[in-house]
Amino acid sequence: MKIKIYTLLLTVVLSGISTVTHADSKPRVIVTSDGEIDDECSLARFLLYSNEWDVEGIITSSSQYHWQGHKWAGDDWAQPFLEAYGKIHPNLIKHDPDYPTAEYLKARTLLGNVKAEGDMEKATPGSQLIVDVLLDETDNNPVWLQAWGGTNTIARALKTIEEKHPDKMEYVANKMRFYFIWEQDPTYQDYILPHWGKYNIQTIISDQFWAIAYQWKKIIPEELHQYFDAKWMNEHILNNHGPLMSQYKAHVKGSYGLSGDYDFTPGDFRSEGDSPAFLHTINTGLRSLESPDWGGWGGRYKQVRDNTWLDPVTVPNYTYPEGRWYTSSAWGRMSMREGSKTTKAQRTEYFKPMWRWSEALQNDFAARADWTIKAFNEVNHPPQVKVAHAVDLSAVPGETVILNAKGTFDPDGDQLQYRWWQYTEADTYSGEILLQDANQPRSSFTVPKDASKGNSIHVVLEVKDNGQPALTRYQRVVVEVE
Ligand SMILES: [Ca+2]
Ligand SMILES: [Ca+2]
Ligand SMILES: [Ca+2]
Repeated sequence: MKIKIYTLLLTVVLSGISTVTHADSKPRVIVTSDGEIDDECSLARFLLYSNEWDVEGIITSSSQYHWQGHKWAGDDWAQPFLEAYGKIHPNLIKHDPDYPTAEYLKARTLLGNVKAEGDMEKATPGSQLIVDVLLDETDNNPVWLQAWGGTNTIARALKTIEEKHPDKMEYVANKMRFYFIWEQDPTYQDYILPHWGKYNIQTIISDQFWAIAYQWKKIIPEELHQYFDAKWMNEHILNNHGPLMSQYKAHVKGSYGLSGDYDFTPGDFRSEGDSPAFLHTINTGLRSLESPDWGGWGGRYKQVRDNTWLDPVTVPNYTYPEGRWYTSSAWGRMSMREGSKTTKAQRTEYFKPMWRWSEALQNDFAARADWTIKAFNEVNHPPQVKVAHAVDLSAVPGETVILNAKGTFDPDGDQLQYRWWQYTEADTYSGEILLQDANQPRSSFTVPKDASKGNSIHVVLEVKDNGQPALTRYQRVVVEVE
């Protein structure tokens, strides 16, 4: 905590004498959401992580499912969550002084384009906020635009920039990163790609989010259901956890419709289909922002065309569809539909980049729910994982790479469990390495003889504490074969 405050002060001092480029700045995020019940659940979790980012905007938008007057949660659906956040803010800052105030967030929570599916006819307060953030040349750090609904309000903002500031399009494009939860309207295909495609904007379009959406019980392996079932949710989230968590919409009697005919109980986790969009931008040490195919709490993606990243489909000879990646085309969603010929093993594999983090993800949520009501010394905080060497290394085949977690500590003084493992799906070396002392703070491995120059080997240092609930953080080390 002290180190962080010091860094902050230093930044303030420096900003007086020059334009700041924050070497270690937080990700800047803008959410556009269609206010569905699972967006409400995602927003509750999002607010618990608002200390991790510069939240530039929370914009209500439409989608193919929701628009003003059609299954509409109301223009101000986010307000009760922000009100509740305001009540817990004094407690949250005991755990991290970086939590923004409710007033700060409210000033950035605006209505975007909501009149119909794909509405991008006129500029709106929400689209204008996106325009202003993107055009602001006093801050050139990337902005993560997360579409939890349709892409229409983002499209409207870009159209305004194209019409009024065509000379700024390239600047704006360089600053944007997209993370879409499906393409929930046609505006990405009809407007964004034809007009902005030439700039090759990094675009993740997720389908694997479905692992933690309505059908989670059919996707997440059974041994992990304990982190989503009513017993766990009641104890860690829903009961006795303050005004924000009491608004969290888990299943209630009769709410199972969208989830299919599974065996749900009131209190069971319901859906947070939009959360992967922001989970991707949490600094867990997995370095997921460095490339969409590295993987992290927001899933792992594959470059399918240009700078467009979709979910890796593992069935042989699969061809990705042209056009929209959405509820009627994306592999995972289609695999869950009646009559699909896919096997359970294929589906489990496909959704693994998302569900593999379930325990860490849910325990982290639970700890933050505790933060909303308790003092620092009464609750758990995650370990801070460090290594005593660079996080990017290089080595030749036959060389031994020494890995050392020296410097790792837990802010609560908890005991730590270490685990070094190779993220084989994420690295380009096709074989497996043998990690010595993989459960010790120091580990090592020898670069295999068959590794080729240019191959990468990704080793994840995973550190779990023994607090309640147990929390996990990481440090990914990337070894390039020379
Ligand atoms: Ca949504
Ligand atoms: Ca701890
Ligand atoms: Ca590999």
